[in-house]
Amino acid sequence: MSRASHHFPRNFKWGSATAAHQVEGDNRNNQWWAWEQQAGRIVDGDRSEIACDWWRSAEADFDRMAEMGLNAHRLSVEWSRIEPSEGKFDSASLDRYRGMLMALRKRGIEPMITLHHFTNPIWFEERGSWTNRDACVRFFARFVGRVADALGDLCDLWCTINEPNVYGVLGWVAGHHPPGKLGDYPGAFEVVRNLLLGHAAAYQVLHERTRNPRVGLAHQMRPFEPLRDGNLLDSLPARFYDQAFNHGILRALGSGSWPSLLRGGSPPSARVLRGTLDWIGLNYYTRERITFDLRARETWYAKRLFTPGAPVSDFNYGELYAPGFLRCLGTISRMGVPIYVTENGVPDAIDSFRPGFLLEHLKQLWLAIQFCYDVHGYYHWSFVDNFEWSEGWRMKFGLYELNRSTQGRTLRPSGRLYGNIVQTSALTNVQAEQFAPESLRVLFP
Ligand code: IFM
Repeated sequence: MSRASHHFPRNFKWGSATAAHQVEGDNRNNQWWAWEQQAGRIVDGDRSEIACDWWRSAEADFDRMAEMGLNAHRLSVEWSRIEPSEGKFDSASLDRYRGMLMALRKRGIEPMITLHHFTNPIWFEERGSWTNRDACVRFFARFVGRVADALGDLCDLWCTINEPNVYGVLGWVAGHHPPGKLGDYPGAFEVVRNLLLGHAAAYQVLHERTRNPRVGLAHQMRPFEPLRDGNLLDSLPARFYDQAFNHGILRALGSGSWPSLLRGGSPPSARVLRGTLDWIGLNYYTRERITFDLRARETWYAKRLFTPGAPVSDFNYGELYAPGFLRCLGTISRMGVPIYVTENGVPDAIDSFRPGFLLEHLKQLWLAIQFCYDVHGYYHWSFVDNFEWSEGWRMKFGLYELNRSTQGRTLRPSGRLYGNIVQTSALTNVQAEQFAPESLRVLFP
């Protein structure tokens, strides 16, 4: 019997999230596969290989989702499978996705489809990818049209683009993702702009070609805070990062005009962005501290670090900071459209802090709902350990542990906990006592 509980609304979507390249396996025809073959690109020389084998047997994980009680799952479709060469579409791949969507629906799990999650077909790369201002949006819209025609009867919830800001930063500034550019801020801004224009085009296509679609995108946010509170030298770069990473995209989408950071190089009008959100997705993982550093010229004299003494997840992925989740939900709620938490999770191989992470982040989500932020669902990243891009296989985000040699799965304690939260649609003292006693006071002060 629980003595204390926080309840979530009826009809709340409880789900998990994945991306095609990270779970399907054998996605050989995109720029990521090519990147993985280059020495030194991925930690430990890892490659995606057959990943979690979803292309052949996603249904086995869908069974596990149903057993856990999930009623939603966010998955992406792989452009390079559907359009392997320019203008040629592969109906067998579309059929496979139809199979996956029907399998989800049959299990009472509502699918959300992401149309672009970091990967591009090789032919699109050769045509300049998202830097080809004249053609990228047209190419993407044509692909979206095909997907809409083939899958539109099986899906209402569409996420056009995953994390335009992360795509731009990791590919053009930090060099961790293809094309591996370093410090190319104008390039990053250009790519973000084109992705947003791609989003707007996809929004129109989906509304023209499917019935009652609800279309949004997934935006990653993280608080950027000065290391030394009140110190101007730290506050100014923190503000710059906050604007560039968090607010620029929201402003462009909300106002239909480019904020100054995104205005360089006489871009096409942003007016087409206005009114292209039926909902917005928040991906939340961590916060960052910023301090002024004269040696950090290439990052605009700002150094990013963790709050001294704060808990940090595996391989320094990020600081564990649940209150930042509520703050980001507050910011994004000002967009005035329904919100989905399209990703939230933590790499934790031995599940030592994921149970507490889940409880404490979901407490923030519950608070957001009490504040009348219009949150409709939560998709945990991720269901099963998967290929974490340049970090390879070492970062384990799964509620299920994956054995890569056997493709076996083992439910982590946090997976059991999430199942209990989902099935009761509540956070309780019993869950905290059983799975993360240190979080009890945070949940029920
Ligand atoms: O694995 C990624 C995902 O592809 C995009 N958002 C962040 C996740 C964890 O790093």
